[in-house]
Amino acid sequence: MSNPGQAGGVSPERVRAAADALRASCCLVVLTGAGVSKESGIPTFRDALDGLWAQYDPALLATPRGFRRDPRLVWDWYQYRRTLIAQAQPNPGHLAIAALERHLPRVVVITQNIDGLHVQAGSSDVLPVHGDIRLNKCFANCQGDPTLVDISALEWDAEAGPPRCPHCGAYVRPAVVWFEETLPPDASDRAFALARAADVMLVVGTSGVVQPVASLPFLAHEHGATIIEINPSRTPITRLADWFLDGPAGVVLPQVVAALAEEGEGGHA
Ligand code: BJW
Repeated sequence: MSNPGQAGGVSPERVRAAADALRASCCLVVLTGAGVSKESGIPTFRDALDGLWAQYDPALLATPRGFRRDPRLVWDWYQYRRTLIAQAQPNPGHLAIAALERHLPRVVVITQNIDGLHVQAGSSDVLPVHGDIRLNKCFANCQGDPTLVDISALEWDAEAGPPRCPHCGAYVRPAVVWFEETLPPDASDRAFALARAADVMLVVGTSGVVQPVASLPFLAHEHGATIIEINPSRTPITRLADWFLDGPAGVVLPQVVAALAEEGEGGHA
């Protein structure tokens, strides 16, 4: 009955089948990645390493070791991305995910995105497991993890790199999770518990290669959840998917929510 990985766009039947699976859900977990924000004009993580930044190794831009080596380069990359994110608005994909709460008893969004757009779109239970680019913390976490620092209250020479922690003088860095860092334990524990409890997991716009988040759909599947994936490209998750809807989130998700709403109003033809 499923057709994971079929090419050629999303048929109304597949949209309806996904809506039917969602409608039966008591505990929906939506797992999102950078693809859901692409239609808001925010490059995906891999896209963000194109253009001006193509010459740099992600291991040097998104690791503690990269920050130690060249704090100014890393800070400038984040400042560039902060500018893009500050101008962005939620797109129809974010809004459709928020709208799911009007049709289903429980919806939790686990997001790898650091842009805050799910909350801005109106989703009420969002777990941002990779942090928040709008926040900063002390690189040494001198007052405990995380030691958040309000940089708007600091004066520093922006040409010279990141500001310094007012408590200990260490550099300030974005409050995000870099490669080789562990996720905040509370967020990680909750994400794994949700994956075990989900009866449906809707996976949107992630390449499914970055651990530990990439393992969540596998865990949900092992615990009996129906997996629905929305992505224009196949990923390592696609082979698990009961329903693979191959298209952009901002197009496909509103179709799914519209089908869900129609069903809720007396069934589909
Ligand atoms: C659309 C679309 C549209 C496009 N609609 N879809 C070997 C050595 C060292 C470490 C490791 C290793 N092997 C494994 C590891 C662990 C490592 C890891 O997984 N590495 C892999 C790359 C192999 N993981 C970690 O290090 C994690 N920590 C950890 O494991 O701790 C234990 C440990 C400790 C010490 C040493 C080793 C392990 C932490 C991972 C943190 C990831 N952080 C980042 C940066 C966050 C801040 C920032 O943004 O700058 O998080 S990396 C980056 O990847 C970012 C993203 O959240 C994350 C996932 O990316 P995502 O969201 O999937 O985006 P893309 O760009 O990959 O994909 C976009 C998708 O959208 C594509 O599929 C498109 O098709 C799709 N798309 N348009 C819908 N319109």
